[in-house]
Amino acid sequence: GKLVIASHNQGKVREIRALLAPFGIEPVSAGELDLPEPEETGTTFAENALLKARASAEGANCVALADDSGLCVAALDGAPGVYTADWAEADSYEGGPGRDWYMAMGKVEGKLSELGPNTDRSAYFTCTLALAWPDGHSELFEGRIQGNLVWPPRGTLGFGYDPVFQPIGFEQTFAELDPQQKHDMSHRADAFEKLVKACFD
Ligand code: ITT
Repeated sequence: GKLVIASHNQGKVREIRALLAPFGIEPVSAGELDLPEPEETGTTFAENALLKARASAEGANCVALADDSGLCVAALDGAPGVYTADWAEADSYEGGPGRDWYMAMGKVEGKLSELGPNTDRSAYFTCTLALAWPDGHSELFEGRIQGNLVWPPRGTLGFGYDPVFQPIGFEQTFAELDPQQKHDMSHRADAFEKLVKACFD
């Protein structure tokens, strides 16, 4: 059967394709099918992931996989969390962050710097995957990775907040690591591992 990736974020779609490739699954994206992008009105990652997965499952009449993810900063009481994409309006970049991106990242960094020089810089990325079937059935899987925020941004790989996120145990940011290294440990990979255990094992 066909699988739709219910995402319009190119960086995410690229990573989800790479994570599905070992299973011989070649999904189509919601963008390729011209499926509408539902408004993310939920207040939790799970709600938004389900909204997106259900919309695509109904729109394409096949199984759909959505990813709702974000950055949760300890010193900001978990912000930006579900509002991560809203905080970074100029989210995507090719070949390294440009001026718009710096301004978006500056929002997280600005709030942290308001708290003083010795502020805890720990944060985690979270990824909630929702699988939805046209008959209304759905399943949720959550993954996380803990790290620290760095400033200034470093690296040109990956997408979104990768240049400011340094996972625990590494000297490089996600944007400096080889994509395969990110896929071995990321929040998305962690959620995928749970999905694979539930669906393929
Ligand atoms: P879709 O809803 O169409 O999938 P979106 O970009 O709106 O795309 P979200 O609402 O889930 O997706 O927002 C996720 C935010 O978290 C967005 O700003 C991403 O850049 C960021 N993010 C998620 N995973 C990331 C990762 O692996 N590396 C860097 N940033 C990430």
